Amino acid sequence: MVFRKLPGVSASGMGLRLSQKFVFLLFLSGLVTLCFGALFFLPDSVRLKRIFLSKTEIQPVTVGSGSENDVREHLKRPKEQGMTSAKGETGTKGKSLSRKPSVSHEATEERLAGGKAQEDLTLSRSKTESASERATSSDRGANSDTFSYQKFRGCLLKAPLGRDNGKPGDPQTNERREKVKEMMKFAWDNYKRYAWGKNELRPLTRNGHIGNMFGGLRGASIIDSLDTLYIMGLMEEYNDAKEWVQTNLDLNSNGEASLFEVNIRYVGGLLSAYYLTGEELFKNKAMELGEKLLPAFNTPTGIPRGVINLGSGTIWSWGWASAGSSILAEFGTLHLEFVHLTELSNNPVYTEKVMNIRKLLNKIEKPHGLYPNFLSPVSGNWVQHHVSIGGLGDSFYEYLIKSYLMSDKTDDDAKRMYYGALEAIEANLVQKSPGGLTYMAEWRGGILDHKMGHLACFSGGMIGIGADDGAPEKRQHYLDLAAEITHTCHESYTRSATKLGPEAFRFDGGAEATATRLSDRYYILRPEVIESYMYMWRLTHDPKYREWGWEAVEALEQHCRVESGFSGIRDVYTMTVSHDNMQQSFFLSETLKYLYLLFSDDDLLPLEDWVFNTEAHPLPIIRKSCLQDETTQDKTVSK
Ligand code: DMJ
Repeated sequence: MVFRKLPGVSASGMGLRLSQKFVFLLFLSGLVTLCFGALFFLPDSVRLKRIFLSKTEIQPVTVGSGSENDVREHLKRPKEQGMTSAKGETGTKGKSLSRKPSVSHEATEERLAGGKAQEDLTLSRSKTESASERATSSDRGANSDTFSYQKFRGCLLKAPLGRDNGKPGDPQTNERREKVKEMMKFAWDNYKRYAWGKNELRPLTRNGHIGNMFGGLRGASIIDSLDTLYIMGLMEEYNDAKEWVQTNLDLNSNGEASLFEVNIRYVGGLLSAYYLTGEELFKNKAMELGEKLLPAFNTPTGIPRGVINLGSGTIWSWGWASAGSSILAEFGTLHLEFVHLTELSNNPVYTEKVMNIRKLLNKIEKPHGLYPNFLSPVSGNWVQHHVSIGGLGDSFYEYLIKSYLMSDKTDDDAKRMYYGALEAIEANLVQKSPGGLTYMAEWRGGILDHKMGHLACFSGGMIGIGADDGAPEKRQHYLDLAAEITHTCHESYTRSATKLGPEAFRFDGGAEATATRLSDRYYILRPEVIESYMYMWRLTHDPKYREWGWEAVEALEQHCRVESGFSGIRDVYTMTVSHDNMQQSFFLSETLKYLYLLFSDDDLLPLEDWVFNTEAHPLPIIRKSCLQDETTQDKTVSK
């Protein structure tokens, strides 16, 4: 059979004209482009998207979402918010070490002191910092080689763990300290048994909780416990924790995380563990994670958004935060950790990011000198005028004074901002109740809400540690104010049936340091009141603070200890307690650590050398001139 070529028709099998072919091809390529483009609009979690787009190409639409200091569980994306996209350049560092992690306090100290032990350290360093890791760091301007752990130790005034690990001379205090250690071991053992690798233990149902605050990161209780276990001398447990970090802490997660929570718990926990032990593993993990947080700052003002996808670097604001705003206590609680990340990596970017936040805060108008809780990361203006020393505001103020202290008292800007803020707080928020209790009210555009949150109770300790550095004539005034606030917070405990404090207590409608609303009656193992006892004890040595701490231990034992761990309770005003089935990671990191320090001698983590981040992870004071001095030697052995 013969095919005849018709005029104007191509010889192709389809029998199309050239122009038809062209139109068809055009249509086809349009279709392909459209399909590919549509991938960008799929959520990050869709597999197809991960297959076709590399991580760095994924820049999806960013919409608002939210975390409050403790309303953090409600990650929601509102539809109405505008898009902000930021690319997360994921690092390739943090490979696992091959050295078996098993050390005692003594071995660590010996290793840090030099000799054969020093060789081990060097060996572990060279294993950790592979050539490719160094290349990655220097590409970004970082150079972790320049930080010398030995030198850092030489710049401390005292040995971190004191003469005898802070063991108090007085037998009763020592017994109490041992009790707290037992509580830590109990909390840890149960976490290990029922929830190992998960973020928190559910002690009633005996399983693990993951939650959605950490963007797919796991092991929050492990990271939060490293330093507590170490200072308590629970070395077997510490070694298990370290081994988990070494083999299981996967930072390549692709979930939506709270920038604030990941910073204070994970970055803070890893940094502390590094400074206390000298283990490079912790430093490398902290730096790797720090890099992943940087895209959060890619906003028109450089004020970070509250939520970040750790894989893609996409960022957005919490859904409940009005008009896509960022939260003062969140973007204001990065300074300590970020300055240390610069210190360790020699990469200025971290300090630049947090200094930029400070610059903006300095520039904008502050109503009555106060810092409202919500700020737009787009315009750089306050979004509304709610001021609080409790949730949403709290740790911003804490980080001002601690930034000053951590800088070896050289950061005058932080000092000025802290005392300025404190003056405004005193003028506008500090109140005296009819019964004579001093408290911090909340401020809503000039109208006072006579309520104080449990979270605000950290302020007793904060005002106490800042008392020495303001105007000399105000020193006693600040110490008195710190003592009064701590007293009020103690009252909120003693006025409940369980002797534990409610989430918020009021000073109106006849109430004096008691919760009037059902929804404020819970206690979730929070540390703030005990934190203030610890600081006030160190500052005054008034025995009442140890007594108050012991009351809290007894109440925790009676009402929060269950068969398989510790649990929060739903109503502090009833003796027939209902448990919330959650052992928060901050119970191990903060509540038990502060109690242990309260019953220890002051030379365990001396305040001359350490500041605690807001999750109670100790970070060392940076003594620049000493660190830069060529002749600095590690004097650990003699300390
Ligand atoms: C902790 O995670 C931190 O202290 C934070 O600053 C706020 N509160 C919780 C514990 O209550």
